Amino acid sequence: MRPSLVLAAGLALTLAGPLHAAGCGNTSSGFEAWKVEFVPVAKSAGIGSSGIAALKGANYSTKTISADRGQKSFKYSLEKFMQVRGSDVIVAQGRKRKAKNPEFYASLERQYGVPAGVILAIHGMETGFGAVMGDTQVVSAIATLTYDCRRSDFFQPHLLAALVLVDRGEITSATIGARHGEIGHTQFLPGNALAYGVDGDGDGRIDFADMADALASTANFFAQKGWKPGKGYQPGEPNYAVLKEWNAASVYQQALAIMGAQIDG
Ligand SMILES: [Ca+2]
Repeated sequence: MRPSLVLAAGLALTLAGPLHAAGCGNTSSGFEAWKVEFVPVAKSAGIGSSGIAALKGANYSTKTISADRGQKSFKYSLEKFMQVRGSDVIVAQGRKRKAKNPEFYASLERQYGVPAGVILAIHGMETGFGAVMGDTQVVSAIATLTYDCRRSDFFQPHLLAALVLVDRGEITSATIGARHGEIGHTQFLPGNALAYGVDGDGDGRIDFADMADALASTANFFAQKGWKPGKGYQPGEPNYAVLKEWNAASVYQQALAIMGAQIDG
C-alpha cells in the first residue's frame, strides 16, 4: 500500500526550524552524519530510548535504494494488471482460505463491516497470502528513504512512526519488511501500522507478521476510512471509493473489487 499518513509530529517538523536541519543525501556517505542530526528531531517528536537506539543502529539500505531507483512508472490495462498479479490464483486460493476458516472472516466482517473477499484479495495481492513479506530491515529501509533526497518529506513521518512502533515493542530493529519498509501480511507502511494496527488474535500485542493481527488491522483501516457495513463495494456502490484509500491506482481499485466479488461470490 502507498497511502501516506502525516503524523502531527511529522507535520510540525516539516516546518522550518532549528531541528529540521538534517540534510539529505543521495549516496551512503552522509548517512551516519544524518543519523546523528536526526536524533534530536526524533527525541523532540517524543521517541524514547528503544526507538533512538534503533535509529542509531540503522544501516544504509542499498537494497532499498536500488529498488527505489529501479521503480518504473508504467500504466497497465486492468486486464494486464490482473494477469501480472495472478488474479486467478488469488481468487482460487482466497475462496479456499475463506472456506477453511469461515468464522475468522465472518468475525472480521461483524467487527469492522468489511467482507472477506476484500481482505483476502488484498492479502493475496500484497504478499501472496503471507508467502512474500520482504527481505529488508524495516527501520533501516525507512531511515534510508528519509535520508535519501528523493522523498524525505513523505518518509519522515513513517520513520518517526517506525520508531514509535519500536518503543512500543511492536517491531524491533531486526524486523523484516519489504524494500520500502512495508510491514507484514498486508504491507502496511509504518505510519499506517501505527494508526490502524489492532490486536486481532487477542494475545495482547500487535504483530503484523501474525495473520490475524494483520488482517484485522487491514479491516480496521477500511472501517476508519469510512467503510459502510452491509453496503456494496462494486463501481457505483457506496464502498467502491473506500477501496481507493488502500491504493490510489485505479487498476488496483478495480481489480480489488472484481477479485473480492469473485471470492465472496
Ligand atoms: Ca496479537
